[in-house]
Amino acid sequence: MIYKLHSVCRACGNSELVPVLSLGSQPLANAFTPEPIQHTLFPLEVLYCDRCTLGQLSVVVDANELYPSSYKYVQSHSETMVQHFDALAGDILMAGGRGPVLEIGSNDGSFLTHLRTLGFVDVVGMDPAASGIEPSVKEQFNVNSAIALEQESGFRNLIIGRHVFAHIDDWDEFIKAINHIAFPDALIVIEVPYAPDMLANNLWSLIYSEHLSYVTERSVRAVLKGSGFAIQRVIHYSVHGGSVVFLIKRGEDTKQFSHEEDQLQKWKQFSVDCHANQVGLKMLLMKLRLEGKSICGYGAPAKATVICNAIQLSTRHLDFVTDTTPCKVGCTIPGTDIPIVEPDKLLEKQPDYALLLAWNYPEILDNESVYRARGGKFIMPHSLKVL
Ligand code: DWN
Repeated sequence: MIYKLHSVCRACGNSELVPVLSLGSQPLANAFTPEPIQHTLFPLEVLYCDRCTLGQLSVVVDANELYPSSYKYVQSHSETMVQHFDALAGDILMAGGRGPVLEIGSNDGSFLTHLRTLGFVDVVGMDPAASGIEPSVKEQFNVNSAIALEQESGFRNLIIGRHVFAHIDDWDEFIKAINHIAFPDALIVIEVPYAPDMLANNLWSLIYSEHLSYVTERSVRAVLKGSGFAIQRVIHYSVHGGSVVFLIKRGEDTKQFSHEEDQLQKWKQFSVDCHANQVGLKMLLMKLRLEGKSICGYGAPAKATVICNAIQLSTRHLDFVTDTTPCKVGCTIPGTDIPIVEPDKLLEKQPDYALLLAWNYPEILDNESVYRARGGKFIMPHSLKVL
């Protein structure tokens, strides 16, 4: 079965989940193909747990369907991510993080390489789509692969999961696997998009089939309850629209209350704001097109697929989308006929407007100073600001 229905909270077991948002049915956000194909569409509906505040998709697509061998996400090496790597590595060192290191979901190993420049020696990644120069195991992280890694390479003192925890369905298996590979005093570093930031800034394009969970501190504390692990510290970052890192160690949760409020009303308002933003964005693009303006998209992240499919964009609205990822160039935005082209097409074609689909990289506005000096303007999809 390529998907299953999800109705019980993966953090606390609550079976009374509340539907709070639907983005309709969409193609998989990273299913970039050279030619437009008939994609399988999956519902994007968020359920809310009013016991632990976790947001979670009502449909869980099988990992082999989400991450096939043709999967095209590559870790960004932009200025924003380099700065984030520096900040995160510094916080890990301040928290006493030391090797041996395991990164779960290591992608191209770039964060492990960054840690190596800081003196970490024994590093290994685990990712079914692992690439790059760092030692890695091309497998999903689970109890069996954790035990095999421990037998092969020994226990780990630092276990990192950046933007992987929210992609995992079985959190109990994930925590059990960590328990098998972690030294008694190991530091666990889990980075996720922070749901309250997404809600506060109307960042609905972060909702897609890879992101099974929309995480809060309360939901992480709920899933850790009784596991022998507890959050020691929560660090807030701005990447990816707002993220948090949970620094976790073995021990009991001594925190009585969380600063986080219930999120139900925020989700309900988010649903209203999300649909208002979709109408506003579509109207703006149509108005500009009726005025004879040329418009392209800038960046083909997963978020681009969500936006284009949520408001049915096509080449009637965007002539093309530029992207720096070679394996995406020549493809189309999944579910649309919009071609993805090389970055230099922006200056070559000099469209009047560029819809900033890679909205989580503010440096783009400065990097494209020539385009803007010639009169080109960026449209921010979620605020509708024109810059
Ligand atoms: O959780 C996830 C987040 C962390 O990263 C994953 N599910 C997938 C991924 O999300 P994404 O696809 O939104 O990743 P990026 O790195 O935000 O995508 C940026 C896209 O924009 C890339 O395809 C590269 C492109 N880009 C560009 O064309 N010009 C990026 C920059 C900075 C640029 O200047």
